[in-house]
Amino acid sequence: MRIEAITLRELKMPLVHFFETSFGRTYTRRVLLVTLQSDGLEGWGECVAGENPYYSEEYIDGAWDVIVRFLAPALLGKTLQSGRDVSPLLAQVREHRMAKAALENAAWDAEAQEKRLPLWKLLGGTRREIACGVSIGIQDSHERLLEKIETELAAGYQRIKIKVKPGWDVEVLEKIRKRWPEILLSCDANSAYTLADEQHLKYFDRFQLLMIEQPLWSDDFYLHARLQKQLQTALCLDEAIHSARYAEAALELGSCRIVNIKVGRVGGFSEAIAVHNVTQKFGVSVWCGGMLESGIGRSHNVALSTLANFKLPGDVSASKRYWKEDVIDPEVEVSPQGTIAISDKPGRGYEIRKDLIEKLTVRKDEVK
Ligand code: OSB
Ligand code: MG
Repeated sequence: MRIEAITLRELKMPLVHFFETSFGRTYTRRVLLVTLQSDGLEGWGECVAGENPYYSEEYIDGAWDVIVRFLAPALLGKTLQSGRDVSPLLAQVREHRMAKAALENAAWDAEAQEKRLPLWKLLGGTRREIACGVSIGIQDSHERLLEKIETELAAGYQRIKIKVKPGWDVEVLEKIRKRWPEILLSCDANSAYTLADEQHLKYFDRFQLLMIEQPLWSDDFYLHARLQKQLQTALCLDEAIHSARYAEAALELGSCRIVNIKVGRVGGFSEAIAVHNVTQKFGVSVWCGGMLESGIGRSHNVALSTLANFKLPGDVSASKRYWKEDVIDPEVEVSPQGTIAISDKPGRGYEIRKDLIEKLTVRKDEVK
């Protein structure tokens, strides 16, 4: 495929319900979509960068700029055999992994269409359905959180993850465990604690959590390894895992016993597969994280989750939990058993709703 043009679009998508983490609250998602035009095909990718550089250093306006100035020009006019050919062409730019992932994933999306293969098969997936959990943000009250958990369990979700931070943690976990002693439960701190909280975090062991996600600094392996030695509960790293090399270092050090893979965070499908393969070698399970994606990123997360070592329920949940209307058809739906069925259709398996995308677009640029 020869890359003839690259289009960027920013969509303004209000969330059905605000999402709050230890680093802040989001009401409206600014979604950055890219398309690659090639031989009459259009590959779609989503840049999962946030509105602010709080989850990681990337943010949507920065990603937009680096794509227009550096990444898109490095791909234009090039002929690719596959999505795998993208990352070497972008390697001169350091980091900016979410920006790179949007382009690389768009190329895989186009490749799957060109080869008339389901994207999940192209990625090497084997699962015909994937297990789903939900990530529930910090709420205005404990009661509100318990109501939300009740709704999600009734919908069939297999694992509940709550966001925690100092002041919104043990009391909440206690109440959840009292009401639901048996459910798969985990928590995600998005780096809200320090090693001074070690005794406090040890207290979490009594809640039988599946994992504690990224309790300490977003760039740390060493202190997570020290903390992991003190805890019975498995740690899971999210923010800290930038690549397969990082995953290898974290697992060798014993910084975590579970890994969250986000395709945007690691720079695209090829690196996500590489991270997956490293964890498999170490006998460590992974699950697919989420970044409040629109249907495009969501469909890509669904495809990635079909790889064999995605053994734990991911944060890949139904479109309607986020959006009044999603930009794909059908929307991502979750069964009463808490699973998503994998489509046999070629490509991403979900059609693009271009009319809706046009309606939601607030900024557009084309690099030719
Ligand atoms: O840490 O997993 C995270 C959302 C935005 C940024 C970071 C995270 C999250 C989530 C939500 O937990 C996952 C989702 O439902 O998409
Ligand atoms: Mg996380």
